[in-house]
Amino acid sequence: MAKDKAELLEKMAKSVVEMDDDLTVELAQEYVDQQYDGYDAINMGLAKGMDRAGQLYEEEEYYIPELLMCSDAMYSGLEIIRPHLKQQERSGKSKIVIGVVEGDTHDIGKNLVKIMLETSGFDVVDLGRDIPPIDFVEKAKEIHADLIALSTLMTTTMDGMEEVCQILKEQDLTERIKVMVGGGPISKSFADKIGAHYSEDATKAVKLAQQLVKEEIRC
Ligand code: B12
Repeated sequence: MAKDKAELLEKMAKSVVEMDDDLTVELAQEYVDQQYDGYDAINMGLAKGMDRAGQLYEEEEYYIPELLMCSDAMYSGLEIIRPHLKQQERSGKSKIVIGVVEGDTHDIGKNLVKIMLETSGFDVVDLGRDIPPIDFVEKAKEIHADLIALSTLMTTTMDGMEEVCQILKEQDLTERIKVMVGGGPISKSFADKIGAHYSEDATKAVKLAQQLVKEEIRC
């Protein structure tokens, strides 16, 4: 019997936590066959499972190998869901440079934000992870980007975000290139302090990016 949406989302989250690639793929396929919303599958299914895996790591129930197997399951599901995300077309696509700041290799959240931005019609250039501050600015200048999106999951690497804002200020680029930041230790007050904009998850990141491009909110 066909499962309802909430049941499929919960099972998908659980299959990620249980590191079950095959079941995640099966559930994701069933979900798209039912034509349920792809964004919800990511936020309320796959990413939710990854969040729970993160909690288990913090409770020392899971260790690094388990986390990596959870992320494999999450990415397997993502491959099924991604072609079914409704691609929004935008005329005169705004450009975004995205990446994880220097010293940090956590990229699961950044990858989700990137997918959401791309399917919302932004032209996204992904620099990857462990990226020096100057590289973000140079790439943004090269491609005439409207926004730089920075991610970090570690308190020890947050300063890299401030450095990017500082370089933009020194080069008198804050009017032209805005900065949005996110990741576990990042807060609105930190973003305000460094002259950036904050959003807590991938869905809200899209709304923020649209707002920044449309309303030209100043850093
Ligand atoms: C998975 C994970 C790993 C994986 C990373 C795999 C990968 N490729 O990313 C592995 C096992 C490799 C790993 C390694 C390490 N980890 Co780790 N890891 C985690 C864990 C458990 C989950 C992170 C995650 O993927 N969450 C799921 C995603 C979907 O959520 P997210 O990243 O937060 O992203 C969402 C939002 O934050 C937001 N967002 C994210 N980026 C952006 C960007 C923008 C612009 C916007 C708007 C929004 C946004 O949107 C996303 C989607 O909604 C966290 C603990 C936790 N609960 O967060 C620890 C954690 C981040 N790790 C930690 C540490 C210390 C490490 C290591 C140093 C461990 C070690 N001793 O080797 C190394 C890091 C090495 C390095 N230099 O980078 C610490 C950091 C502590 C700190 N305060 O600095 C944490 C908090 C665990 C802990 N409590 O100790 N880790």
